[in-house]
Amino acid sequence: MTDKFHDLKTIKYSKSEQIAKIILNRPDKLNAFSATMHDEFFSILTDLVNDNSIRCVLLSGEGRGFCAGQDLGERKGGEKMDLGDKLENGYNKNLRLLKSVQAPVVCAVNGVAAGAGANIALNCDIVVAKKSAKFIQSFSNIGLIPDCNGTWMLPKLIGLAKAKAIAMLGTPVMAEEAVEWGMIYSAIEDEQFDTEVNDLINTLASRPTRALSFIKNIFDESYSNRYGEHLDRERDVQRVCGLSDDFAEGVAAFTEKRQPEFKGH
Ligand code: T3D
Repeated sequence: MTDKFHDLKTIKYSKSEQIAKIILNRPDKLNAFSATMHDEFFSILTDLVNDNSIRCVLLSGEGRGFCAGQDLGERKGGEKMDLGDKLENGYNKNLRLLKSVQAPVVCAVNGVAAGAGANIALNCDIVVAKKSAKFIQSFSNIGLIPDCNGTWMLPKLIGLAKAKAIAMLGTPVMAEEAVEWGMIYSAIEDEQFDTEVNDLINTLASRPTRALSFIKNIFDESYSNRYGEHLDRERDVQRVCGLSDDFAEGVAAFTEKRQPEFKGH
């Protein structure tokens, strides 16, 4: 079935066969985030948070870039400004919503991901990239620190030494290197990218969505939980999973030596 995209100014958004696709769509600006894009992203994420039928979300970009971060055309060169409010009412508001989307979110990085663009990608559950794509913590090039929780995620993903160096130097990290470093999940040949991304999102959409939803949160929780607390947390979550239709189906399918048909609840 072909996707029916909603008519937004800066983002293509479609929902079809339990899969939602969010395609950043300002290719002439490498999909840099404008105020309108923030508003439209917020509406889309609000819709997704309230839609239990969706079993996988894809985030990607139109054209040769994924996202070049903040649209610097909306910031006046030569002027200082309070960016705290901009972050709170833009990126942070959206990332909090993105985190509360229950379905797994795949980021398919189709080209350069810079500044907030790089870190929005890293906020997704599974990040894959074209081999030709690169990730740039470009913030310090304009006198800023990594935001969109880059300073929280990068040391955990790639270690403090590399995180500090790429943040201070703005050094581009190519997709294959990003995989070697543990920053992203996989780097895909450019020619195979669309096919493999489609396979990935279709596979995820057929898996037990509720369990995947717990998985996406419990790993993050592990960073702040104590050892015993985390065992308690796993016990409580597993209790809920054990009472799900998908667990019953999974075990039945295993016993009957057939493929499971998960419904996502
Ligand atoms: O302000 C706040 O709200 C605080 C939050 C900040 C979060 C941030 O994201 S700060 C970081 C902002 N982003 C950047 O600093 C990245 C700037 N862009 C670049 O460094 C380069 O464009 C890239 C390395 C990403 C790609 O380089 P390249 O050579 O492949 O492409 P290009 O020629 O530089 O860009 C192509 C076009 O996109 C060009 O437009 P033109 O000249 O053809 O009309 C360029 O100006 C435009 N573009 C790229 N990035 C941005 C952008 N336009 C506006 N804002 C951008 N961020």
